[in-house]
Amino acid sequence: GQTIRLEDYRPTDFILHCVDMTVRLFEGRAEIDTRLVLERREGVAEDAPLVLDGDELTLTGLALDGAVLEADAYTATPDRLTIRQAPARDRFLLDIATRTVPEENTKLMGLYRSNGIWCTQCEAEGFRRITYFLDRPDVLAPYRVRIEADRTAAPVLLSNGNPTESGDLGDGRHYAVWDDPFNKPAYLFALVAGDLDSIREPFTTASGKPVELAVYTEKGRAGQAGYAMDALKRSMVWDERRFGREYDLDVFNIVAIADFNMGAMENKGLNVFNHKYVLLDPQTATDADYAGVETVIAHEYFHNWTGNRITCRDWFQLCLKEGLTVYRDQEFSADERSATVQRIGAVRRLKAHQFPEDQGPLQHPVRPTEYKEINNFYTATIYDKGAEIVRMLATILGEDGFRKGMDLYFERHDGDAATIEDYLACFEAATGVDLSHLAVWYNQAGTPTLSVHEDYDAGTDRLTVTLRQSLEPGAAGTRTDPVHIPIRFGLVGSNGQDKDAVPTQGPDVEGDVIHLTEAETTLVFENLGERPYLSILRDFSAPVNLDFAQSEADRLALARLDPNLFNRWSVLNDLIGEAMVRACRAGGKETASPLPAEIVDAVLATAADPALEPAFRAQALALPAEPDVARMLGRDVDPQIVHDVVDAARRAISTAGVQVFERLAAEMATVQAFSPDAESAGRRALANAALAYLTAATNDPAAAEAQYASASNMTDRLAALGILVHRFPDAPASQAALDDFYRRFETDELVLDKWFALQATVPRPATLETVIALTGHARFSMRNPNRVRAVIGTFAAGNQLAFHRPDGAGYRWVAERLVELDRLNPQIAARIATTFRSWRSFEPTRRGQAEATLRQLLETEHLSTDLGDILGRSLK
Ligand code: B3K
Ligand code: ZN
Repeated sequence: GQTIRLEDYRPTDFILHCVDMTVRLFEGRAEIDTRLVLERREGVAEDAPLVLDGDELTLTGLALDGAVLEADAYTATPDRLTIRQAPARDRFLLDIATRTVPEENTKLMGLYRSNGIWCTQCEAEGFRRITYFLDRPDVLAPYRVRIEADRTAAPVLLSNGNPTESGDLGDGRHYAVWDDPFNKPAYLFALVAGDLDSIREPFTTASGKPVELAVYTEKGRAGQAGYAMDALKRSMVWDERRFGREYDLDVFNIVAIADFNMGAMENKGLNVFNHKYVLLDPQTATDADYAGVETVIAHEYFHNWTGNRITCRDWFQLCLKEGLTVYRDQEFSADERSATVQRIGAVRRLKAHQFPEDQGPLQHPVRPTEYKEINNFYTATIYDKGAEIVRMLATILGEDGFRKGMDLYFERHDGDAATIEDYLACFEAATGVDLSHLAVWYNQAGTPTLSVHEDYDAGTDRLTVTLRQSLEPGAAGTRTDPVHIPIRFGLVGSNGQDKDAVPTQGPDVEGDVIHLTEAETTLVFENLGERPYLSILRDFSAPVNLDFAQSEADRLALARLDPNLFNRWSVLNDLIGEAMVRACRAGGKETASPLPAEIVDAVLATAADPALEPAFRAQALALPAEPDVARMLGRDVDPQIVHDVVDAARRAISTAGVQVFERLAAEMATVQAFSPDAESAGRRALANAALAYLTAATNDPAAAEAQYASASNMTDRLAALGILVHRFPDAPASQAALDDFYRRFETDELVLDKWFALQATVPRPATLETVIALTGHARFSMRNPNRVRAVIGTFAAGNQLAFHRPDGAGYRWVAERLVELDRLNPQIAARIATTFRSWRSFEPTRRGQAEATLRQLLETEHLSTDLGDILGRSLK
């Protein structure tokens, strides 16, 4: 594949005015007639050809201004249509007829079929698999779409915009016409046709506009769409209140699809979802699933303004819509749930996914400057680090300043395909704040380190704090200049209250935020009355590695006292992580506890504190996971040692805390009817954490077995099954529970994914043999992305002991599956291949095995651009 570069950006030679399509669906084929109104852009040479993108297309007709084009007037290949002589000045009509076979589209990009339903996925470059087009985000137009299909096979016909017309065609066929008045790029096009059930609800926007909302599902599943509908309505209200953004069409449709490459897609007025993010009920979905649905529904809805009304000029600007929309969905969830607990979850995910990406061979700036395959850039860096930059912007400007900048952005750029520069310019114009140091975040790959040094002089009652930022050069080869790091902080007194912390020397401090824009700076605080505890980087106000040798005593005090709850969690979590790292470096001698008694006590005190909300207490009990510890170790990682250390830490807490856990298990047990709200979910999380520790203390699966049998909801049932299968894999009770689970939920693909994933993550080397068997199971399919992710993806990403087996068998098995998968669905293959990215951080044996596997894989013939790109960069 060739490299696309940001510096090469230039507008298209031709302007597109509108799109009119007729899509005729039949068993085994789709016929697509597309009429484009085009015009040569002013200043473009009169002999410049019109070049349209295609991908695996068959051209069946072509006419210019109504006249069929002679064979020598154009060249058509499956991936390009070149028209040699397009009119020099006037607008002209181009009629293109193409034909595709949706049933054979295993890439799930473009028009395909999922369980009989016709559906589309066009972002990033799927529209060119439907028709020849100027398939890039800066080509916007209104669309009119007519769909024709058999009425029995597809009573429901949907596309973007508003429905305008429908009727009978005879012969059992019918049609519907959809009009989307808003200019949009092709990646937001969507079409769905099938025999679907739905639920509907009216909504009235703040200014009184009525909107008909609908969620469509496969037959018989609409009863599971109620929570998604509820989340949609809450999202709509929230966007009106928080950002003043109203919905703009007469209808808003969501469709749940079983075979989907990603989570969901924000097509204008017709969001298409992986059914995992729509279908729920207490018996089949966990609290985490409910939270996931709420987030993804909100995210896709929020794209209507940040992504659709204002889109990206080119794919290098992807974070303009994704980072911003993640920030918006995080803020929504913070408002709907517990802000602190949501932030802890977001930071855990950032560190688990984005940090390793940014610190390894696949690192890239939040706004990349080149790519080979854009689908490989829908990454944690674009999404989550992109959201962190928006969060820093909000921290720097304050709530009012941020809102003013957002208002100006919506006003200035509505209808545009914009850039990051456009975005930042709005905030500078609205507030007068210089954002040049913040802008640097977009262009540099890697996680900066923030080093903190403190020195308190009791004689003069002065606290001196030195802050230093640094960035290691990495694989992306980008610059390492200082960035604007907003550091939220507090000086906590022994009474647990923040002192007035106005420095007598040092850089800008606004309220509780230090603005570090230089490589290094020093602050001096005076007249404190006592040595305060320095609470730094509150709420993780910047995505940095914190390097602060704060004493254990100070951190334990902060874990009890800090008025900032996020930091109470983070100091404790860091202490645990650092202790685990020390134990790993010492070789992980399994007899001694890796956790000092004071840390164990602090964890238990937090878990037992009735003044804290249960969800927060559950977070305090959730230890750093094995991959977190591996990341902190950084090099020469031996996953077996990491596993033993994490396990020993768990046992240390469980033995010391038996009484606490017995009490919690009883107090938090589900008594009332199931409710998915955050409060109830927090109680279940704490109860299930207690159950896990209790079974570890007793080394007896009985309590988990009992909970499995009596559970009244999936959260409690799956938690119990997880303990059984992961901690007691050979106990007869575990196998019995697994079999029972399968029988109970056999007909529900989403629950079966949980059954597969649980077995693929049993932490022991022999799980490789289990997953080999699972891929032979009658219900395994290489064609369903959810199932592939549940078995192969979770194995590679979540099974440190089996994937990283020292004999290399785990690597080789995954590599063989990737070759198979690559022929069917390159996007999914490339995504799973990123699980190899940290290969250099392992000890020499595994490192050698992984490298040999990757090199051999890269030699495979006919590798897709997607997979080839990931492998090539991973080996760089
Ligand atoms: N914009 C889509 C992701 C498309 C991924 C294409 N490979 C979903 C989202 O971020 O909302
Ligand atoms: Zn998005």
